[in-house]
Amino acid sequence: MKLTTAQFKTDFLNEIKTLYATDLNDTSALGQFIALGHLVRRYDGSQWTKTSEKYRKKDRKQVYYFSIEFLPGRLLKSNLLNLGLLDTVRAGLKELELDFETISAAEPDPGLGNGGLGRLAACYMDSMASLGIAGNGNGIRYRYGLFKQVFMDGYQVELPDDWLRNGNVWEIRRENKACLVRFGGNVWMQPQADGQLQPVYEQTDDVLAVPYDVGMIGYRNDVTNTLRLWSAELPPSADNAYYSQEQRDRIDDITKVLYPDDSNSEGQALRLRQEYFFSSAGVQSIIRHYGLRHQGMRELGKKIAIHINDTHPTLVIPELMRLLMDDHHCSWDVAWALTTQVMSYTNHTILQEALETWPIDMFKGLLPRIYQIVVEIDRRYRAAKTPIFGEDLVNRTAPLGNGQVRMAYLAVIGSHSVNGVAPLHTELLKNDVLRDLYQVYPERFNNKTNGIATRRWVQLANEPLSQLIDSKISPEWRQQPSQLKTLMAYQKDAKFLKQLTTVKQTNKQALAAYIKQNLGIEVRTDAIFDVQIKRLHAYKRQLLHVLEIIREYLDLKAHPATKAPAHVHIFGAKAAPSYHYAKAIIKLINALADLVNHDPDIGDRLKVVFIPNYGVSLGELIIPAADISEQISTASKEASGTSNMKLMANGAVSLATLDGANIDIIQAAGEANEYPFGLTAKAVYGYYERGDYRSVDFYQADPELKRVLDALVDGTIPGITTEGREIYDSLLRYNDEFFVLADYESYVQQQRQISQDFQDQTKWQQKALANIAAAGIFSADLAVARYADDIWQVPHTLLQD
Ligand code: CR6
Repeated sequence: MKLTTAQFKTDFLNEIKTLYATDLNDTSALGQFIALGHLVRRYDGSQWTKTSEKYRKKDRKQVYYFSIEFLPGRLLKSNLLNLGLLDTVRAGLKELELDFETISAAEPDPGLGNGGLGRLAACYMDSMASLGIAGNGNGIRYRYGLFKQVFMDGYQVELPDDWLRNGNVWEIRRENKACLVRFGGNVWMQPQADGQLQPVYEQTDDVLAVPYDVGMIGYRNDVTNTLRLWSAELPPSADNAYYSQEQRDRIDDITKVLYPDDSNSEGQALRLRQEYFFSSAGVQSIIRHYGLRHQGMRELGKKIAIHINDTHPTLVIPELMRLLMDDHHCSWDVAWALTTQVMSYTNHTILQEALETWPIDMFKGLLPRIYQIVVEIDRRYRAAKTPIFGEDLVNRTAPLGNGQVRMAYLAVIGSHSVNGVAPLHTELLKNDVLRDLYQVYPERFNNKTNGIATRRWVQLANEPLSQLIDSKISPEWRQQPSQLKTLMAYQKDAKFLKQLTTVKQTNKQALAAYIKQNLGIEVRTDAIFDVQIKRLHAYKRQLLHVLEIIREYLDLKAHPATKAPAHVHIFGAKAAPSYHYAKAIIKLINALADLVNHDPDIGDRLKVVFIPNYGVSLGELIIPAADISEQISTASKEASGTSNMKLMANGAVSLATLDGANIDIIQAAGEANEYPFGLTAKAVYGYYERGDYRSVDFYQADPELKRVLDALVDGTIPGITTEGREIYDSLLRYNDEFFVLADYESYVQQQRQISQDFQDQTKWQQKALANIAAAGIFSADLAVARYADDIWQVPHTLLQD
């Protein structure tokens, strides 16, 4: 849209006056942010309405992306960018003597997710809007997001994330679109005059689902899509008085907090309630919306695609069956054909503990009608497949088994497409985790490698780099990130490579200032910034990185004259509150930081910085400043990873195992431009099959490793006590489940190589450039276009090369 600076200033001052009945001098940064938010909403308002009208008029097929997590990050800056107003607003605020960055930082960062899964969903929302796909998000409006992490005495402490404290400018409460979700009670089928059976419900616990809509603004294409987040409330019936406090709390709890764990299936009735709550409310609203403009359900498969992001929303399958049969009187066969045509499922992990299952008794009690439908799905699956695949395979793969409802199996059986998120991951699904179901439905399995919103992670997070790129290649890369590859023409351009160093320096200075201000640690910006940002989990092996730091520390102590670049190790990671081992590692890192950072023998040559409360906004500060991207999971365990892509796009070089999308990154940028190491997935599986891994052998064979491990228990690191022993034991006594010791040597070798290579900045920046140039293929736009083409069958406006 068109807006002059003068007009913006007038609008903004008016907005302040209207909202606060005072003038600018009397407002805080937060107040200014809220006023700006209102203004953006107003500027975007007609676009949002027009988009819905256009979709309606053209009767466009709608995609509904169901996810129990969304991590959109702050929206002010990206909304302004997408509307084409960022420069105008910045300039206008400057004329008013206000700093845009300060105002922007006052926006709360909604923590409605744990990590990669939730951020992926948000990146995909951005791309769907930017590609003109009629895409809708469907999730939960948690009143408290993922906990706020602080460190006390080196230990993680979790504080509530009260992100809605000052309201949310971006949301619209649509109480007129609320619907009821039923839990518990009894259900029985009553024959009707026409012979049909109709369910009769008794003594159910009804919950009102109220939607809050947030506009998802496309990049300069006049499109605004909707992210719909549901809130659980007391039904506004006259019976309110009869709700006991316990019932009220039970309803209130449903959308109160996000489960702070992404790698465990929570065996909790509350989690199941959350899942059914947003699945049911979402499907009800889809069917209602569809019903407004279509006669009957025949066209459903042509007009609607529902995507199941990980297993949490799997109950959309029986819920859609329920609505089609009970409310719209479809036969089972018709309803089932429509359901499988509509549904598709993405799996995001091979970790067994993350594959959700629910005890049948709990499931049946909480969702009696849904249970009946799952029983029928199970019965029909068994009847149809046993003659072909035999009883054993069918027993292993049916939705009901071992007293459990098996969500991943139900998701595969009720969908027409199942995808993994990187080629290796998809192969592991086919050959290991879902091998049996792959026999039954080979045609359903496909790969869709993850992608990232390059606009947020490069254009917005790294403006110095974006400007440098603009000075060399056509700004088309901003819409078509694959164009970044043309930057390779500057591989030998010494001046350009120097400019890359300068850009990195600028970003490192910004991060160093944050570190100084918030942690009181001074870091040199000519040091290697070695970054590991992700959830804390044993399989991600922050521990391997820690062992390297201990090695470097001992090395510097023993050989003070060693000439090597300074090294700053930067961590950002939250541990699930109940994950004891992960918390012990946090304590270890902090204790090690204490030791290293205060040792006068070490000075500024080695620093350890654990930045608390890692999330999307901190990512935007850390990622542009990184030299090294630590992607060191045990091969096979990280389904894809996406921080690897963000770091790559910002010129960090990967120090990586051959896992998830690391493999594809290494292939895209060229092996010479990365630091791969360690066991392959095949080698890891080899150890599993033979059962002959002995971590002690590595300990005994390598005196340096022995010294490093002993430091965990011999008092070298004064701040740890029981944690050191616990971690030591996990590696030696309990045989090192994640093969840390097996990969230690090759990891250290690459770290040594990095130390050497970093000294030649020209060569180093050539590697960085190769990464930036190759990162375009990991754009979420491309990923979403592939979902649109292959799975959802909807048109999009991606510019092809
Ligand atoms: N934890 C995977 O572990 C992947 C994202 C998004 C994860 C990670 O490798 O990049 O999903 N899995 O696909 C789950 O959340 C279950 C993750 O973020």
